Amino acid sequence: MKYTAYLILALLISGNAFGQQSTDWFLISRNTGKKVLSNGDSIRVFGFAQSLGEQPGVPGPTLFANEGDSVHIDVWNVSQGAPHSIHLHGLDVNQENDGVPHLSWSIGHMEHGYYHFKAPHAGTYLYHCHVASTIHVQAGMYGLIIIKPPDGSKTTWDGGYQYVNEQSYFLSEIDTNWHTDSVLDHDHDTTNTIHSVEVPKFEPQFFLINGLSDQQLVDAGESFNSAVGQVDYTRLANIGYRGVRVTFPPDLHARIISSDGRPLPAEEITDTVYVYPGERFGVLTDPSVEFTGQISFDYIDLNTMNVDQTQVIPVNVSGFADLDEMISDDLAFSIVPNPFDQTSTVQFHLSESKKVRIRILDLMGNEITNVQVQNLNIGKNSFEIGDELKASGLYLVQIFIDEKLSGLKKLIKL
Ligand SMILES: [Cu+2]
Repeated sequence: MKYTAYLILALLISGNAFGQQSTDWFLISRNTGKKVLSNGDSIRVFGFAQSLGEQPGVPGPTLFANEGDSVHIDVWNVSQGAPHSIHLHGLDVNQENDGVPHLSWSIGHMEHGYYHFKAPHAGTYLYHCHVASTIHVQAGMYGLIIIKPPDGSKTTWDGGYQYVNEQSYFLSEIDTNWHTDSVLDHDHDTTNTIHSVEVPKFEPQFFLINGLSDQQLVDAGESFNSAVGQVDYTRLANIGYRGVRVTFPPDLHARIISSDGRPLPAEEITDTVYVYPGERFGVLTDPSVEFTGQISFDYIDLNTMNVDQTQVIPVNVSGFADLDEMISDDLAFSIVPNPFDQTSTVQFHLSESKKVRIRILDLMGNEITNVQVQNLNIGKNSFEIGDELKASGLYLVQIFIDEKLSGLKKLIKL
Protein backbone atom coordinates (compact mmCIF):
# COMPACT_ATOMS: atom_id res chain seq x y z
CA MET A 1 0.00 0.00 0.00
CA LYS A 2 2.79 2.32 1.01
CA TYR A 3 4.69 1.68 -2.24
CA THR A 4 1.62 2.36 -4.40
CA ALA A 5 1.13 5.72 -2.76
CA TYR A 6 4.73 6.72 -3.43
CA LEU A 7 4.48 5.68 -7.06
CA ILE A 8 1.35 7.77 -7.70
CA LEU A 9 2.91 10.78 -6.01
CA ALA A 10 6.05 10.42 -8.13
CA LEU A 11 3.96 10.39 -11.31
CA LEU A 12 2.09 13.53 -10.29
CA ILE A 13 5.31 15.35 -9.50
CA SER A 14 6.99 14.38 -12.76
CA GLY A 15 3.92 15.50 -14.73
CA ASN A 16 4.02 18.91 -13.07
CA ALA A 17 7.77 19.24 -13.39
CA PHE A 18 7.51 19.09 -17.17
CA GLY A 19 4.53 21.45 -17.14
CA GLN A 20 2.83 19.12 -19.57
CA GLN A 21 -0.46 17.52 -18.73
CA SER A 22 -2.36 15.16 -20.94
CA THR A 23 -5.85 16.20 -22.02
CA ASP A 24 -8.21 13.81 -23.78
CA TRP A 25 -11.22 14.85 -25.81
CA PHE A 26 -13.73 12.29 -27.03
CA LEU A 27 -16.16 13.21 -29.80
CA ILE A 28 -18.77 11.17 -31.64
CA SER A 29 -19.73 12.49 -35.07
CA ARG A 30 -23.38 11.90 -35.97
CA ASN A 31 -25.50 12.58 -39.04
CA THR A 32 -28.93 12.21 -37.53
CA GLY A 33 -29.25 15.03 -35.04
CA LYS A 34 -32.32 17.18 -34.55
CA LYS A 35 -32.25 20.86 -33.81
CA VAL A 36 -35.24 22.92 -32.73
CA LEU A 37 -35.26 26.46 -34.12
CA SER A 38 -36.75 29.60 -32.61
CA ASN A 39 -39.94 29.21 -34.69
CA GLY A 40 -40.48 25.76 -33.17
CA ASP A 41 -39.50 23.86 -36.33
CA SER A 42 -37.14 20.94 -36.03
CA ILE A 43 -34.44 20.39 -38.64
CA ARG A 44 -31.94 17.63 -39.29
CA VAL A 45 -28.34 18.44 -38.34
CA PHE A 46 -24.93 16.80 -38.26
CA GLY A 47 -22.82 17.32 -35.20
CA PHE A 48 -20.57 16.15 -32.42
CA ALA A 49 -21.66 14.54 -29.16
CA GLN A 50 -19.61 13.31 -26.22
CA SER A 51 -21.51 10.11 -25.54
CA LEU A 52 -23.60 7.69 -27.59
CA GLY A 53 -26.81 8.51 -25.77
CA GLU A 54 -26.40 12.23 -26.36
CA GLN A 55 -27.85 14.14 -29.31
CA PRO A 56 -25.23 16.07 -31.28
CA GLY A 57 -25.56 19.72 -30.35
CA VAL A 58 -25.09 22.73 -32.63
CA PRO A 59 -22.57 24.06 -31.84
CA GLY A 60 -20.73 20.99 -30.60
CA PRO A 61 -19.23 20.79 -27.12
CA THR A 62 -16.74 23.48 -26.10
CA LEU A 63 -13.38 21.81 -25.52
CA PHE A 64 -10.93 23.05 -22.90
CA ALA A 65 -7.20 22.58 -22.38
CA ASN A 66 -4.34 24.46 -20.76
CA GLU A 67 -1.46 25.92 -22.76
CA GLY A 68 1.30 23.35 -23.15
CA ASP A 69 -1.02 20.36 -22.62
CA SER A 70 -0.55 17.34 -24.79
CA VAL A 71 -4.03 17.02 -26.34
CA HIS A 72 -5.40 13.81 -27.80
CA ILE A 73 -8.69 13.80 -29.68
CA ASP A 74 -10.49 10.53 -30.26
CA VAL A 75 -13.23 10.95 -32.84
CA TRP A 76 -15.61 8.07 -33.37
CA ASN A 77 -17.71 8.33 -36.50
CA VAL A 78 -21.21 6.88 -36.06
CA SER A 79 -22.90 8.39 -39.07
CA GLN A 80 -24.37 5.80 -41.43
CA GLY A 81 -21.93 6.28 -44.27
CA ALA A 82 -20.59 9.82 -44.33
CA PRO A 83 -16.90 10.37 -43.63
CA HIS A 84 -15.91 13.18 -41.27
CA SER A 85 -12.77 14.79 -39.92
CA ILE A 86 -11.68 17.41 -37.42
CA HIS A 87 -9.97 20.55 -38.62
CA LEU A 88 -8.39 22.61 -35.86
CA HIS A 89 -8.84 26.18 -37.03
CA GLY A 90 -6.09 28.52 -35.89
CA LEU A 91 -4.09 25.80 -34.16
CA ASP A 92 -0.68 25.20 -35.66
CA VAL A 93 -0.87 21.44 -36.08
CA ASN A 94 1.13 19.34 -38.49
CA GLN A 95 -0.53 18.09 -41.68
CA GLU A 96 -1.17 14.60 -40.39
CA ASN A 97 -3.33 16.07 -37.61
CA ASP A 98 -4.97 18.80 -39.65
CA GLY A 99 -8.13 17.00 -40.75
CA VAL A 100 -8.20 18.26 -44.35
CA PRO A 101 -9.00 15.29 -46.63
CA HIS A 102 -6.39 14.74 -49.38
CA LEU A 103 -3.85 16.38 -47.07
CA SER A 104 -4.51 14.09 -44.15
CA TRP A 105 -7.43 11.71 -43.95
CA SER A 106 -11.05 11.43 -43.07
CA ILE A 107 -12.76 8.99 -40.75
CA GLY A 108 -15.18 6.46 -42.23
CA HIS A 109 -18.39 5.18 -40.67
CA MET A 110 -17.74 3.18 -37.47
CA GLU A 111 -14.07 4.15 -37.49
CA HIS A 112 -12.02 6.04 -34.93
CA GLY A 113 -9.78 8.92 -35.85
CA TYR A 114 -7.01 10.13 -33.57
CA TYR A 115 -5.54 13.62 -33.58
CA HIS A 116 -2.77 14.92 -31.43
CA PHE A 117 -1.35 18.39 -30.84
CA LYS A 118 0.32 20.47 -28.18
CA ALA A 119 -2.05 23.16 -26.88
CA PRO A 120 -0.65 26.46 -28.18
CA HIS A 121 -0.89 29.99 -26.82
CA ALA A 122 -3.89 30.58 -24.55
CA GLY A 123 -6.80 31.85 -26.62
CA THR A 124 -9.95 30.96 -28.51
CA TYR A 125 -9.89 28.54 -31.43
CA LEU A 126 -12.39 26.59 -33.55
CA TYR A 127 -12.83 23.02 -34.69
CA HIS A 128 -14.97 21.85 -37.56
CA CYS A 129 -15.37 18.97 -39.97
CA HIS A 130 -13.38 19.48 -43.14
CA VAL A 131 -15.08 16.88 -45.34
CA ALA A 132 -17.26 18.74 -47.88
CA SER A 133 -16.88 21.50 -45.33
CA THR A 134 -19.33 23.95 -46.92
CA ILE A 135 -22.09 21.45 -46.24
CA HIS A 136 -20.80 19.78 -43.09
CA VAL A 137 -20.13 23.06 -41.28
CA GLN A 138 -23.58 24.40 -42.17
CA ALA A 139 -24.94 21.01 -41.11
CA GLY A 140 -23.64 21.75 -37.61
CA MET A 141 -20.20 20.14 -37.27
CA TYR A 142 -18.36 22.84 -35.38
CA GLY A 143 -17.37 23.91 -31.90
CA LEU A 144 -15.11 26.13 -29.80
CA ILE A 145 -11.72 25.28 -28.35
CA ILE A 146 -10.66 27.33 -25.35
CA ILE A 147 -7.02 27.20 -24.33
CA LYS A 148 -6.38 28.55 -20.84
CA PRO A 149 -2.98 29.68 -19.56
CA PRO A 150 -0.58 26.92 -18.39
CA ASP A 151 -1.86 27.14 -14.80
CA GLY A 152 -5.53 27.16 -15.89
CA SER A 153 -6.17 30.42 -14.01
CA LYS A 154 -8.68 33.15 -14.81
CA THR A 155 -6.07 35.07 -16.78
CA THR A 156 -6.33 35.81 -20.50
CA TRP A 157 -2.87 34.29 -21.09
CA ASP A 158 0.34 33.81 -19.15
CA GLY A 159 1.24 37.33 -17.97
CA GLY A 160 -2.02 38.69 -19.42
CA TYR A 161 -5.11 40.22 -17.85
CA GLN A 162 -6.90 38.75 -14.86
CA TYR A 163 -10.67 38.60 -14.97
CA VAL A 164 -13.58 37.57 -12.76
CA ASN A 165 -15.96 35.90 -15.24
CA GLU A 166 -15.74 34.90 -18.86
CA GLN A 167 -18.36 34.25 -21.52
CA SER A 168 -18.27 33.20 -25.14
CA TYR A 169 -20.49 34.34 -27.98
CA PHE A 170 -20.15 31.85 -30.82
CA LEU A 171 -21.81 33.12 -34.00
CA SER A 172 -23.30 31.17 -36.91
CA GLU A 173 -26.36 30.96 -39.14
CA ILE A 174 -28.79 28.33 -40.37
CA ASP A 175 -30.42 28.09 -43.78
CA THR A 176 -33.10 25.43 -43.39
CA ASN A 177 -32.93 24.68 -47.13
CA TRP A 178 -29.49 23.17 -46.52
CA HIS A 179 -30.90 20.77 -43.93
CA THR A 180 -32.91 18.59 -46.29
CA ASP A 181 -31.97 14.94 -46.81
CA SER A 182 -31.05 15.62 -50.44
CA VAL A 183 -28.39 18.16 -49.45
CA LEU A 184 -27.16 16.41 -46.31
CA ASP A 185 -26.98 12.95 -47.91
CA HIS A 186 -24.77 14.31 -50.69
CA ASP A 187 -22.19 12.28 -52.56
CA HIS A 188 -19.61 11.44 -49.90
CA ASP A 189 -16.87 10.56 -52.34
CA THR A 190 -13.77 12.25 -50.98
CA THR A 191 -11.32 10.52 -53.32
CA ASN A 192 -11.80 13.24 -55.93
CA THR A 193 -10.45 16.64 -55.12
CA ILE A 194 -13.26 18.32 -57.00
CA HIS A 195 -16.73 16.91 -56.89
CA SER A 196 -19.84 18.94 -57.26
CA VAL A 197 -22.84 18.84 -54.98
CA GLU A 198 -26.01 20.74 -55.79
CA VAL A 199 -26.69 23.18 -52.98
CA PRO A 200 -29.24 25.97 -52.73
CA LYS A 201 -28.05 29.58 -52.58
CA PHE A 202 -27.14 30.27 -48.96
CA GLU A 203 -29.87 32.47 -47.54
CA PRO A 204 -30.00 31.91 -43.80
CA GLN A 205 -33.23 32.49 -41.89
CA PHE A 206 -31.77 31.91 -38.41
CA PHE A 207 -28.89 33.89 -36.91
CA LEU A 208 -27.42 32.17 -33.91
CA ILE A 209 -25.49 33.06 -30.78
CA ASN A 210 -24.25 29.88 -29.11
CA GLY A 211 -26.74 27.94 -31.25
CA LEU A 212 -29.78 29.99 -30.18
CA SER A 213 -31.72 32.83 -31.75
CA ASP A 214 -34.44 35.31 -30.83
CA GLN A 215 -36.88 33.99 -28.20
CA GLN A 216 -34.59 31.01 -27.52
CA LEU A 217 -31.95 33.40 -26.17
CA VAL A 218 -34.56 34.99 -23.89
CA ASP A 219 -35.87 31.61 -22.72
CA ALA A 220 -32.33 30.42 -21.98
CA GLY A 221 -31.81 33.56 -19.87
CA GLU A 222 -28.72 34.49 -21.88
CA SER A 223 -27.41 37.71 -20.34
CA PHE A 224 -24.20 39.53 -19.59
CA ASN A 225 -24.03 40.17 -15.85
CA SER A 226 -21.33 42.16 -14.16
CA ALA A 227 -20.71 44.65 -11.38
CA VAL A 228 -19.09 48.07 -11.15
CA GLY A 229 -15.30 47.69 -11.15
CA GLN A 230 -15.38 44.05 -12.23
CA VAL A 231 -13.21 42.94 -15.14
CA ASP A 232 -14.74 40.28 -17.38
CA TYR A 233 -13.48 38.51 -20.47
CA THR A 234 -15.66 37.97 -23.54
CA ARG A 235 -14.69 35.64 -26.35
CA LEU A 236 -16.23 36.33 -29.77
CA ALA A 237 -15.95 33.71 -32.51
CA ASN A 238 -17.63 33.41 -35.91
CA ILE A 239 -18.02 30.15 -37.86
CA GLY A 240 -20.82 31.48 -40.10
CA TYR A 241 -20.74 33.11 -43.53
CA ARG A 242 -21.95 36.51 -42.38
CA GLY A 243 -19.79 39.23 -40.91
CA VAL A 244 -21.04 40.12 -37.44
CA ARG A 245 -20.82 43.62 -36.03
CA VAL A 246 -20.82 43.36 -32.26
CA THR A 247 -21.68 46.57 -30.42
CA PHE A 248 -21.06 46.86 -26.69
CA PRO A 249 -22.74 49.54 -24.56
CA PRO A 250 -20.17 52.35 -24.01
CA ASP A 251 -20.46 52.00 -20.22
CA LEU A 252 -18.91 48.51 -20.41
CA HIS A 253 -15.59 50.13 -21.50
CA ALA A 254 -14.88 47.35 -24.01
CA ARG A 255 -11.29 46.84 -25.14
CA ILE A 256 -10.12 44.33 -27.74
CA ILE A 257 -7.06 42.62 -26.33
CA SER A 258 -6.58 39.59 -28.57
CA SER A 259 -7.31 38.50 -32.10
CA ASP A 260 -7.30 34.96 -33.50
CA GLY A 261 -5.72 33.52 -30.38
CA ARG A 262 -2.88 36.04 -30.18
CA PRO A 263 -2.55 39.11 -27.93
CA LEU A 264 -2.74 42.42 -29.79
CA PRO A 265 0.44 44.54 -29.53
CA ALA A 266 -1.73 47.32 -28.10
CA GLU A 267 -5.25 46.98 -26.76
CA GLU A 268 -7.88 48.75 -28.83
CA ILE A 269 -10.57 50.66 -26.98
CA THR A 270 -13.75 50.33 -29.01
CA ASP A 271 -17.44 49.60 -28.54
CA THR A 272 -17.70 47.98 -31.98
CA VAL A 273 -15.98 44.78 -33.06
CA TYR A 274 -16.37 43.28 -36.55
CA VAL A 275 -16.04 39.52 -36.43
CA TYR A 276 -15.62 38.06 -39.91
CA PRO A 277 -15.99 34.35 -40.75
CA GLY A 278 -13.36 32.26 -38.97
CA GLU A 279 -12.23 35.13 -36.72
CA ARG A 280 -12.00 35.21 -32.93
CA PHE A 281 -11.53 38.15 -30.60
CA GLY A 282 -10.93 38.58 -26.90
CA VAL A 283 -12.66 41.58 -25.33
CA LEU A 284 -12.12 42.89 -21.83
CA THR A 285 -14.81 44.94 -20.07
CA ASP A 286 -14.76 46.90 -16.83
CA PRO A 287 -17.91 48.97 -16.22
CA SER A 288 -17.66 51.95 -13.89
CA VAL A 289 -21.38 52.65 -13.47
CA GLU A 290 -24.49 50.66 -12.62
CA PHE A 291 -26.70 50.26 -15.70
CA THR A 292 -28.76 47.96 -17.88
CA GLY A 293 -28.34 47.79 -21.64
CA GLN A 294 -27.60 45.30 -24.37
CA ILE A 295 -24.88 43.95 -26.61
CA SER A 296 -26.12 43.85 -30.20
CA PHE A 297 -24.99 41.49 -32.93
CA ASP A 298 -25.68 42.63 -36.52
CA TYR A 299 -25.33 39.82 -39.06
CA ILE A 300 -24.08 41.44 -42.27
CA ASP A 301 -24.35 39.92 -45.74
CA LEU A 302 -20.79 40.42 -47.02
CA ASN A 303 -21.95 40.64 -50.65
CA THR A 304 -24.49 43.41 -50.13
CA MET A 305 -23.24 44.76 -46.76
CA ASN A 306 -26.87 44.76 -45.61
CA VAL A 307 -27.74 43.75 -42.08
CA ASP A 308 -29.75 40.51 -42.38
CA GLN A 309 -30.75 40.39 -38.74
CA THR A 310 -29.82 41.59 -35.26
CA GLN A 311 -29.65 39.54 -32.08
CA VAL A 312 -29.23 41.03 -28.62
CA ILE A 313 -27.84 39.92 -25.28
CA PRO A 314 -29.14 41.95 -22.31
CA VAL A 315 -26.52 43.54 -20.05
CA ASN A 316 -27.03 43.99 -16.30
CA VAL A 317 -24.34 45.81 -14.36
CA SER A 318 -25.04 46.02 -10.65
CA GLY A 319 -23.27 48.04 -7.99
CA PHE A 320 -20.14 46.49 -6.55
CA ALA A 321 -21.97 45.33 -3.41
CA ASP A 322 -22.38 41.89 -5.04
CA LEU A 323 -19.12 41.91 -6.96
CA ASP A 324 -16.90 38.84 -6.93
CA GLU A 325 -13.57 39.77 -5.41
CA MET A 326 -10.45 39.05 -7.40
CA ILE A 327 -7.25 38.11 -5.62
CA SER A 328 -4.30 36.54 -7.37
CA ASP A 329 -2.27 34.06 -5.33
CA ASP A 330 1.17 35.53 -5.96
CA LEU A 331 0.05 39.08 -5.14
CA ALA A 332 -1.29 38.07 -1.68
CA PHE A 333 -3.53 41.15 -1.73
CA SER A 334 -5.26 41.81 1.58
CA ILE A 335 -6.77 44.70 3.54
CA VAL A 336 -6.60 44.67 7.34
CA PRO A 337 -8.55 45.52 9.33
CA ASN A 338 -11.72 45.27 7.27
CA PRO A 339 -14.19 46.67 8.32
CA PHE A 340 -12.12 49.53 9.73
CA ASP A 341 -12.69 52.56 11.91
CA GLN A 342 -9.65 54.92 11.73
CA THR A 343 -7.09 53.38 9.39
CA SER A 344 -6.68 50.22 7.39
CA THR A 345 -3.68 48.80 5.53
CA VAL A 346 -3.56 47.37 2.02
CA GLN A 347 -0.93 44.65 1.86
CA PHE A 348 0.51 42.96 -1.18
CA HIS A 349 3.54 41.01 -2.27
CA LEU A 350 5.79 41.70 -5.26
CA SER A 351 8.20 39.10 -6.62
CA GLU A 352 9.82 41.61 -8.96
CA SER A 353 9.92 45.35 -9.49
CA LYS A 354 6.57 46.59 -10.86
CA LYS A 355 4.53 49.77 -11.01
CA VAL A 356 1.65 49.63 -8.52
CA ARG A 357 -1.41 51.84 -8.46
CA ILE A 358 -4.25 51.77 -5.93
CA ARG A 359 -7.66 53.15 -6.79
CA ILE A 360 -10.63 53.42 -4.46
CA LEU A 361 -14.23 53.96 -5.58
CA ASP A 362 -17.26 54.74 -3.47
CA LEU A 363 -20.60 53.02 -3.89
CA MET A 364 -21.69 55.61 -6.48
CA GLY A 365 -18.65 54.80 -8.61
CA ASN A 366 -16.87 58.08 -7.72
CA GLU A 367 -13.11 57.87 -7.59
CA ILE A 368 -11.90 58.68 -4.06
CA THR A 369 -8.20 57.90 -4.48
CA ASN A 370 -6.01 56.96 -7.40
CA VAL A 371 -2.34 56.93 -6.44
CA GLN A 372 0.85 55.29 -7.54
CA VAL A 373 2.45 53.56 -4.56
CA GLN A 374 5.98 54.81 -3.85
CA ASN A 375 8.99 53.11 -2.20
CA LEU A 376 8.13 49.57 -3.21
CA ASN A 377 10.04 46.53 -2.01
CA ILE A 378 10.60 43.13 -3.51
CA GLY A 379 8.53 41.08 -1.10
CA LYS A 380 5.95 42.51 1.27
CA ASN A 381 4.52 46.02 0.78
CA SER A 382 1.83 48.02 2.49
CA PHE A 383 -0.23 51.11 1.82
CA GLU A 384 -2.17 53.00 4.48
CA ILE A 385 -5.81 54.04 3.99
CA GLY A 386 -7.37 56.51 6.40
CA ASP A 387 -8.73 60.03 6.17
CA GLU A 388 -9.50 59.96 2.45
CA LEU A 389 -12.52 57.74 3.12
CA LYS A 390 -14.77 60.22 4.93
CA ALA A 391 -18.21 58.62 4.94
CA SER A 392 -19.16 55.29 6.48
CA GLY A 393 -20.07 52.65 3.96
CA LEU A 394 -18.85 50.30 1.30
CA TYR A 395 -15.85 51.05 -0.93
CA LEU A 396 -14.12 49.20 -3.74
CA VAL A 397 -10.33 48.90 -3.68
CA GLN A 398 -8.60 48.13 -6.99
CA ILE A 399 -4.92 47.34 -7.31
CA PHE A 400 -3.20 47.74 -10.69
CA ILE A 401 0.16 46.10 -11.38
CA ASP A 402 1.87 47.64 -14.41
CA GLU A 403 -1.52 49.20 -15.29
CA LYS A 404 -3.30 45.83 -15.28
CA LEU A 405 -6.11 45.39 -12.78
CA SER A 406 -4.79 42.61 -10.58
CA GLY A 407 -6.97 42.68 -7.49
CA LEU A 408 -10.44 43.77 -6.38
CA LYS A 409 -11.63 43.92 -2.80
CA LYS A 410 -14.52 45.45 -0.95
CA LEU A 411 -13.72 47.59 2.08
CA ILE A 412 -16.15 48.71 4.76
CA LYS A 413 -15.67 51.90 6.77
CA LEU A 414 -17.60 51.87 10.03
CU1 LIG B 1 -18.25 15.94 -41.74
